[in-house]
Amino acid sequence: MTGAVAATTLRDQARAVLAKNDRGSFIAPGPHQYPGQWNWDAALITIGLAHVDPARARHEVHQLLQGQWSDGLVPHIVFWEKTSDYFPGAEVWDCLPISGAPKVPVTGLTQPPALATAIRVLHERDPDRGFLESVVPAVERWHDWLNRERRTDSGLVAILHPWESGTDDSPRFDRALEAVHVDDASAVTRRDTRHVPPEQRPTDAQYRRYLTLLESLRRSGYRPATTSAAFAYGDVGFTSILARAEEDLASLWAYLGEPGDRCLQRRESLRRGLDHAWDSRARCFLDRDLVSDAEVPDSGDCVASLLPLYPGMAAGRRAKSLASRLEDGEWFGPSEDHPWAVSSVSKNHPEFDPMRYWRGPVWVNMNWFLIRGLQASGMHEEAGGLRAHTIDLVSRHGMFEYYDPRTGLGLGSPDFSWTAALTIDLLDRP
Ligand code: 2M8
Repeated sequence: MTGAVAATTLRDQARAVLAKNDRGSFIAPGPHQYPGQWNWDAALITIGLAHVDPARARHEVHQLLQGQWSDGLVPHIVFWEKTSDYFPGAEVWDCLPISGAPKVPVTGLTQPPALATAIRVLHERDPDRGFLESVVPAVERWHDWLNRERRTDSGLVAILHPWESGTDDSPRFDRALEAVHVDDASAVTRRDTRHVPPEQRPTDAQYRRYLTLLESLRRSGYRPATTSAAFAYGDVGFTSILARAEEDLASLWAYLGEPGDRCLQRRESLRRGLDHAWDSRARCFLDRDLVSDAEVPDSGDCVASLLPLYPGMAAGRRAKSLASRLEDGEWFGPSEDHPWAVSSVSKNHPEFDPMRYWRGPVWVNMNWFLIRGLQASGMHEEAGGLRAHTIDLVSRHGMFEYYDPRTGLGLGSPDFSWTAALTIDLLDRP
């Protein structure tokens, strides 16, 4: 597909993608690659469904929350279907025997918490008090768990596996992953490369590390102390998404006539964490490797470093500095050779790779977070430009998982659910 299509046609196409990926009890991220319900995918899908089928959106939220652990963690995947088409599947995670695990097969990791935000969009589109009463306390328990288990002295929220960031093979994790001891000669099972060319996916060396970390997390029931984990990483992107979600959760409590003070207090502490992560020499927010207790200079070259815009927590000159990187063609913005933005890694970075997963391609969910972030930061013209650019990309090239910034050609999974859902949101809620 190369020509732009009319907005109504695009909206219909997006609905058709969501219908295609609807497995009855949940909507899969894509038709083949990911046969389960992923956490932040479900939240972003809910945002799109809110405009076209609110009842189906409410079902999506209920389904995800059925995977909640008794201590509050909402898992990164719920495996609703038995399948051998995904690795590592439910049998590798092996959560069912662990005390506190839900009755459905899940993982013991989590993902960026966009669910409260999604529920707010849904409620504002189609108010339903009974629904809020049934889900808001569960989301509160998840946020409380994140605050209890993952808030660190750095002020940033810790992730214990790159999969928890949602930006799996981003170069910002390279150095921390190098320190994870693995047998580099060991065989590694891959199912993902049956569906997508290997040059668009993480390497075997990365998968070895992902699986080694999974194994060590499993041995501790997926609850190691952040101070003893083999990989513990203060993530600016995750922290920013949670900060926005805390504000949205406080609004949801307000709809229920309850105070949301706990959410606002947690949000305040996340704000302090982000504030602390600002590096005045690099003029950006930097992640922190919590194992070596050092800033990660590379993280400023990765798109997640721009996400403090999203909860409106990059004020004044900081917001301007992030917005100028976002627009600069040598960084994340469109350039002559790379006309499609936002690239997930800066073109300056030696590891920038326009086709490989989270190491360069454009992702519609990141563009969406940044559009909403520019709006939250009062940069409406910039937000409008990125919105039009993103809709143009999807309209010309189809609803892919990610896109080559040089050509706009779709990569990874075709008919990708969050691309479809967020396109609907961008069309319906400019
Ligand atoms: C990708 O991650 C999974 C592991 O969780 C994978 O590659 O197998 C990431 O893009 C992640 O952000 C996303 O939630 C997931 C499903 O779309 O796929």
